[in-house]
Amino acid sequence: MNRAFIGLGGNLGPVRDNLERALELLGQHPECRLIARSSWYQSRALVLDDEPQDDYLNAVCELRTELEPLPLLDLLQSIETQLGRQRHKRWGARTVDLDLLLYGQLELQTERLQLPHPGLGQRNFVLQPLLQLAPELRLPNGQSIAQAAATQGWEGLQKLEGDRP
Ligand code: A4P
Ligand code: MG
Repeated sequence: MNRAFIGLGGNLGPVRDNLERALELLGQHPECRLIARSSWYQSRALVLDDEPQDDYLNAVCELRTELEPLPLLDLLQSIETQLGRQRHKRWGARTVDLDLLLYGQLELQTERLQLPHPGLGQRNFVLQPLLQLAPELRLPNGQSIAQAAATQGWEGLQKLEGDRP
């Protein structure tokens, strides 16, 4: 079994319902087992242009899976489509975005799939939930998740209370 971490995010429509449904669909796949999910986090949109966007709801989940990385990406994209995601522009507002953050200690640079996810080291909305789920984790470059998360801090990010400790 391989250990994978998935980043969930969205800022359009009934986001929480959509992300809950995405988790359900992931957990129902015969070759995936949902191990844990982080708290929900509210995070300021990271954007490419000056157009304002609503805040995101973000979380990270841990999977054990028999799927190889590309079939796992296929599954994530089919769940995005099933939940009504339409691709408009890159980094544009979206109903649901499922990113493959880490797949064991695998490093991969192909056109369709990069591992770790290219934004991982710079995004506090991914690093803080990862730290919550797996404080012992090390990135494939040897850096500890605790160190990466500490470097990126909490700017624009808020853990939603009343959810999980
Ligand atoms: N791709 C390559 N590697 C991966 C990977 N590890 N996981 C390719 C998932 N996909 C990967 O993704 C574009 C292509 O990336 C895919 O076809 C896949 O083959 P997409 O989901 O179609 O488009 P996108 O999400 O708009 O682009 P991108 O570059 O993946 O953006 P990100 O990195 O997903 O960022 N602000 C906040 N606060 N919270 C967010 O969650 N998310 C984004 C999107 C922007 N701002 C945000 C957030
Ligand atoms: Mg994406």
